[in-house]
Amino acid sequence: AALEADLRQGLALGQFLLYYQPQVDAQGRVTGAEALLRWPHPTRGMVPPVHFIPLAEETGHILPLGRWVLQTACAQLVAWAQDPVLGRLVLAVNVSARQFRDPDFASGVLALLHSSGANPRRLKLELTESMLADNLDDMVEKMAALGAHGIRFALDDFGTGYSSLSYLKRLPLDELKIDQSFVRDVLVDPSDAAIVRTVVGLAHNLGLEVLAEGVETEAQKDFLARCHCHVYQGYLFSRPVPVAAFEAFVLGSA
Ligand code: G
Ligand code: G
Ligand code: MN
Ligand code: NA
Repeated sequence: AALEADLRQGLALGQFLLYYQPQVDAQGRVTGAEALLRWPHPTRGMVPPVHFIPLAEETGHILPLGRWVLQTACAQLVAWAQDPVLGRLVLAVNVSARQFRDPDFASGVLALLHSSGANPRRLKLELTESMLADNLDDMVEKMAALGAHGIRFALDDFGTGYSSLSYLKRLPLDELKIDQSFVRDVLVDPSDAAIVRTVVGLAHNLGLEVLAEGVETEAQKDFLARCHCHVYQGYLFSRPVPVAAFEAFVLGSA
């Protein structure tokens, strides 16, 4: 309850920040970033998202917080659009099930893009399998409405939820994100290796991009590259960092 009051106050006082983690292709070029919410609390210190996001979802604070994330992401895209290198990046934003379920979600995202002047083609929304429990038709309809404006969609944490492969046929997705739990032991656990190979093949056959999360070592990256996975995210390249450090990373590796 105390944390909930702090959450409300944190929003009002503007205590939240976005960190950015690069997404890198096989040539080492940064193709985009995932925006990750951070809460440097004045007395609690850095509160991890795994603590406050579930609470924000339970209490409904995720609606204004999610709006703040999207608004901040759009403002960042507008700033990057001034630069020839940063202007090519695609920014991925996590969307929670409760946020996506909001009947005004699609119109809200479009309104934020319009008022900020951000290019919808530079925005990617990360959805999770947990959203499928709701209503597949509604999900498809919202994705189509946003997709018509050029917004892209990734399925986050792929393979960890109650997945039925039939929904992959119906959802207008652009990318699968292989969950880090499969990447962690990919070199030592034959099951993880088989899963990774299969998911990469599935993505290619469905015409989707595929990104591996949680890549921490060169050896993991090499294995993934041999599986024809072409985009990576993880500590091997960079932790999630504040915007200035992210921009320096991109411009330094360009
Ligand atoms: O950085 P990491 O500890 O950064 O993130 C932990 C979890 O919090 C991840 O599952 C991530 O998807 C989630 N998360 C991070 N930022 C956001 C956000 O802006 N919105 C939502 N809904 N989830 C987020
Ligand atoms: O659930 P989601 O994929 O949205 O969140 C990504 C989470 O993974 C964040 O908490 C982020 O900080 C974390 N993360 C990113 N790269 C790595 C990595 O290489 N190793 C580990 N252990 N965690 C990572
Ligand atoms: Mn994510
Ligand atoms: Na994930």
